[in-house]
Amino acid sequence: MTRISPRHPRYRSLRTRATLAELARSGLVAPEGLIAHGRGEAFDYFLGERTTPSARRAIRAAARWLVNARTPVISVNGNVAALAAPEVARLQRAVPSLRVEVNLFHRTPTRVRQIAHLLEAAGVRDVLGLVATGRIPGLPSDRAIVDRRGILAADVCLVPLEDGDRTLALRRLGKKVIAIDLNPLSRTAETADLPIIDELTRALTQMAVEVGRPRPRRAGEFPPFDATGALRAARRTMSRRLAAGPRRRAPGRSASPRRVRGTTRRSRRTP
Ligand code: PTJ
Repeated sequence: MTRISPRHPRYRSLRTRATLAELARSGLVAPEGLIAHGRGEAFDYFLGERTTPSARRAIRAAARWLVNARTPVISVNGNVAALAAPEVARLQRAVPSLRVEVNLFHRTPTRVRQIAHLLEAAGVRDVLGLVATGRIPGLPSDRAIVDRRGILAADVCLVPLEDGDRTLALRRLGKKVIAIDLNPLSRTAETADLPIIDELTRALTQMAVEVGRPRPRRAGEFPPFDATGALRAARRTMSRRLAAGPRRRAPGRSASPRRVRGTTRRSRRTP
C-alpha cells in the first residue's frame, strides 16, 4: 500500500481510498465500487463532510425503527464491508436481533465468501446470504438473490449504498426501507421510506449510539418520517455550500496565484 503521511490534510480520505483500492485488487470490492466511492466523496464534499442536523434526525428515527422492528436486516455489499465492517458489528451488538446479509450487485461466490470473512473477522455474528435461498420478485439483477431468513423475512431493511430498483422492490414487498446514501438525488434516496443523507461510517456509528439510548420498545411501530423534507434539507445544505464557496483556504494556499519563475503556479489541489 502507498505510504501516506498522517500529516497530509486529506489523510483520512487518502487512507480510505488506499484501503478500497487494495480490496478492489483482492476482488472483494467491485471495480465499479471505486467509482461509486468517488461519487459519494463528491457529495460528501458538498455536504461539508459532517453529519447535518437533518441527517442526525433521520439517524435517530432509523434507530427507533430498528429497535421496534421484529426482524431487522442490514444488507451488505463490497463497499459497505470494506468501509464499515466494524461499524456493522457494533450496530449488531447494539441491536442483537439485527441480521446481517451479504447481497451483491456484482455477485460471485468468491466475493460473497470474502465479504463474509471480513465481516466475521470484525465480529459480525451469523452472516447470511452465503447460500441463495430466495429471490425478490420482479428484479432482474443478482441483487434479487437473497436469504429467506434475512432480507426476505425482514420487516425493516437497512440498505446502505443501494440501487433504486431494489429499494422499490423491497417496498413493494411491504418492507420499511432505510437507505444510507450521500446522493440526495439518487433513486434510492428518492424511493426509501427513510433516507439518511450522510456518509456510511458516520451514520452507522451514530446509529449505534442512538440505539443504545434508553427508550421504550414498541414492537412493530414505525413513527412516520418526513422523507421529502430530509431530501430537501440535504439539497439545501449542498446548494448553500456550493454558492458560498470555500470558507477556509487549504493550508499553504495563497490568496492569489503566485508567479514562479515566470509561470503562474497554482497551489496543489488536495484530492
Ligand atoms: O459490491 P457490489 O457488487 O454489490 O457493488 C456495490 C456498488 C457500490 C458498486 C453498487 O451498489 C453500485 O453500483 O452502487 P451505485 O449505484 O453507484 O450507488 C452507490 C451510491 O452510494 C451512490 O449514490 C453514492 O453517492 C453513494 N455512496 C458512495 N459512497 C458512500 C455513499 N453513500 C454513503 N456513504 C458512502 N461512503
